Amino acid sequence: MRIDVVSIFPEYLDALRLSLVGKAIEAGTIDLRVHDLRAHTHDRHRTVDDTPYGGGPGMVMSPVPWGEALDQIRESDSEGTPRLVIPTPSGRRYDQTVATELSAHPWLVFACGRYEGIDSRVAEHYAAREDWDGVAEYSVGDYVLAGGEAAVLVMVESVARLLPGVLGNAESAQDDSFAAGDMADLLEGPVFTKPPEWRGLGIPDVLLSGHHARIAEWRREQARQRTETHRPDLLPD
Ligand code: 6GU
Repeated sequence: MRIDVVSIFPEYLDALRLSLVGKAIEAGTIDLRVHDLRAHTHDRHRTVDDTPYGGGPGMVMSPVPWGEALDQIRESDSEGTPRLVIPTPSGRRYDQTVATELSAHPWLVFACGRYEGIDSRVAEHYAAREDWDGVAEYSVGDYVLAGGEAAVLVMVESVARLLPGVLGNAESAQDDSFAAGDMADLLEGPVFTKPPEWRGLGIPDVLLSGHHARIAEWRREQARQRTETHRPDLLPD
């Protein structure tokens, strides 16, 4: 999968070179290209923003450098068709379903806005372009970030672990399928490892019993309780 990210803080995306996504890049599963939006400015101050039409606080990102940056990315490959992804608090809520959808696209381009966002004509223009595979706007939660970069870290990592060959056996999607039967819609319950006693705290007896059916039943009940406490909205009525 090819992933392009455009940002005024390209170093912000350096974290993607670490850990799981970094390994997928090294293995060639992900072709990550990070671009500095300011490379597409032409004034002394490398200006990327301007005051909003209609007035109001804050600044809006100009469509001019965005158009140049995105067209250059598009022109770097005559074969595929990129899908434009714009992180914004006013987008559709990003969740595991969206991650799965994105993981099916061979080429994603993330446009990181700052300030009050990107001039809305950018999304409108690329949605109408036949040499692009549409535009989608996503929010990673009901809070406000200073820009799209942190959201792109979230989205790229959640997409990467769904790509074939990215997860090792120990954490494979088949292990998720251990949870995929009757546990799919529940939060993960408590987990334990050695030592068997730590600061006076032990391990629940059932986990030491070797009774696989009882262990499964206990985990299901723990998951249900945790879901009821933290995310009752996930439980059926
Ligand atoms: Cl995607 N961007 C920004 N700036 N704030 C957010 C967000 C995205 N998702 C939640 N808050």
